[in-house]
Amino acid sequence: MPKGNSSDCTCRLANEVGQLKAIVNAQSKTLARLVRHMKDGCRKDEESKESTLCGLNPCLKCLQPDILYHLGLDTDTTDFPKVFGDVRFVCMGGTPGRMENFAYYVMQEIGLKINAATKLRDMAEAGKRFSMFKVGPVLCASHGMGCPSISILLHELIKMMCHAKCKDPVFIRIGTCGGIGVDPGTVVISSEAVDGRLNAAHEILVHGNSVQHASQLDEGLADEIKNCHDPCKDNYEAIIGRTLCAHDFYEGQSRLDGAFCEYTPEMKKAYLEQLQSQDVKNIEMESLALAALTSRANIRSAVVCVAIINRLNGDQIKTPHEILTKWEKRPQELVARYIRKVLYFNGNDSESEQTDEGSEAGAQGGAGDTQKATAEED
Ligand code: R2B
Ligand code: URA
Repeated sequence: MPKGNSSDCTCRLANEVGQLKAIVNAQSKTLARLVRHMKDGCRKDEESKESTLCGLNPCLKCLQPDILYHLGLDTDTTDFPKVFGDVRFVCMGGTPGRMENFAYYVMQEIGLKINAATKLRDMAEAGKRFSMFKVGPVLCASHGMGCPSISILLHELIKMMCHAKCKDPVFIRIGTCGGIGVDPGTVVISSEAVDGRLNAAHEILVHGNSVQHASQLDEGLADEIKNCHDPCKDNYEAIIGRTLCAHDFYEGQSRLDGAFCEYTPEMKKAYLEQLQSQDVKNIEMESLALAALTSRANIRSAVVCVAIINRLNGDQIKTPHEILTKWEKRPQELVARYIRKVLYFNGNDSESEQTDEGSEAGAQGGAGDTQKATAEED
């Protein structure tokens, strides 16, 4: 090789090594800040006393203890500010297994770790209904299927955020959906949630009366998550659109394959085409409750779902399990990138170096109580 080329090459390599060192250095500093935030967060939170949530039940403060029955937690036996005071992201998905996997994945993506011999603890195990894992500032919970199920979880998580005095937590649902004129495998980020009549409201019956709560989602958050998709590198599409939230999987979604069906294929076709003409991109089953309950509490929220079928082409999910598993990772990937971006690039990087001890201790730690939380691991 001619001499000039070899020295060019050395020079380029040295340059690249320099750049890599700078990136690693910047990330180490942010990680150290994150770990310190988890250790000291409690003290800082104590200064500003209350959570940023609004409009909650004024009687909550009088409940001593407040029992979060379905999470198997109460304010007497758990010090909420200490254990949950540092939560900034609440991620929810249908199944316990998916949310456990997501917790490990997010742990890796934000650079936290636990001892190789330990497992993340299911903090809602005692409630026997939902599962919940905490990875530093990220809480990952399963919500089951449908608005009634996610509503119960949300009531208890919102109370938890309030008791823990959390500041500006962001709630994100990751899941699956049926697409409307959308290729299977596409990720749909909801601009708003609408009901079967295309009303952007979640209706509940209170004392036998219909009460409607607006179901707008945070547009800025949807855009931020969409921006985490890289059209050049990701071999799938990510789009923003309206989401129809149904109260069941079969008749509520105009399927022809339920145990009962009292409409014709033509009626189904006309309904789905009407949805398509109104910019509805997908159908799922929890977005109305999520949008309504979070906006009532002044919490920013988003719904990120992968379409596992194009409903204009059929009803039955025939895609092989391995492919579904691959597709289910897509919303997780985008949301983990979003969290990583907020933690690492939206803050101030002028802090001290990360230590191995720090990043390891951080994974399941609560604010101000890293040692205890680490000891809580199984
Ligand atoms: C998507 O998938 C589930 C139904 O199969 C439901 O929870 C939803 O929203
Ligand atoms: N989840 C739904 O609610 N509907 C679908 O068609 C697919 C997943």
